[in-house]
Amino acid sequence: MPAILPGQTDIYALTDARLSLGRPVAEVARALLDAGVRLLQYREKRLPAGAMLEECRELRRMTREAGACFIVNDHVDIAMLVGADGVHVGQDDLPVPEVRRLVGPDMIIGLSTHSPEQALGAVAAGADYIGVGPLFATRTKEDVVAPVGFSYLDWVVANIRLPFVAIGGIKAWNAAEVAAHGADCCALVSALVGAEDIGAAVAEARAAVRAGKAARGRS
Ligand code: TZP
Ligand code: MG
Repeated sequence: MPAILPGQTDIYALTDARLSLGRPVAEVARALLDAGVRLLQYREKRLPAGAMLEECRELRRMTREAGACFIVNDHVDIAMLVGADGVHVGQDDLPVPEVRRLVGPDMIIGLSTHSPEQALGAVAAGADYIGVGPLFATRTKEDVVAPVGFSYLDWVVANIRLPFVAIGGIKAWNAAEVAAHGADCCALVSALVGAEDIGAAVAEARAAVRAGKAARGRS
C-alpha cells in the first residue's frame, strides 16, 4: 500500500486522549477510520513509552486493515518498532536529517512549521510534508506558538511545493475558508476526537474542505 501524504486526502486526524470524552484511543481511531479517515497521527503527550507502544501497535493493525496511513508524533523509536508509515516532529524535536538517518529512506517525515524560514528549512532538510500553523488559537497544544493566521498559509501556497497540512483551531465552520486559501488537507484534533458523533464530525469537516477546494476550482 503506498503511503498517503496530506495532498492526497482531505482530512488528517490526530489523537488526543485528554479530549476524547473518556473513550480509549482505539475506539476513537475505529470511529475515525470507519468515517473514512485515511491519514491518522498518534499524538499522546502524557503516557509512559511502554503504554504508547502498545497503543501504537493496535493502531498500526487497525490502520493497515483500513488502508490508512499511520504517523507517530515525536517518538521515532515507537514509529520504527510498530512499522508506522511515518513520524511527525516539531521544531524542538530531533532534526529531520537525524530522523532520516534513523528511519531510513522510506518512512514519511513530517515537520511542524510556523514561518517561511521554517518552511524553507523543512524543504532543505528533506521533510516529506510540513504542518502549517497554528492557523487559529487552539488550546489543544500546550506549548503552542502564536497563531500564524492566513498570511503564512498564503505564503506556503505561493512558495512551497512540498505537501502540507493546515493545523490549529480548524473546525467544520472555518475549514472551507482554510481550503479556499489553498490547503488541500486540514488537520483537526478537538473538532473530531472531542465530538460525541465522530463519524458525523468527520463528514462535516470533509464536506467543508471539499467545498473550499471547489470554490477555488479543485475537486
Ligand atoms: N500543532 C499545531 S496546533 C496543534 C498542533 C498539534 C493542535 C491543533 O488542535 P485543534 O484541536 O485542532 O486546534
Ligand atoms: Mg513534537
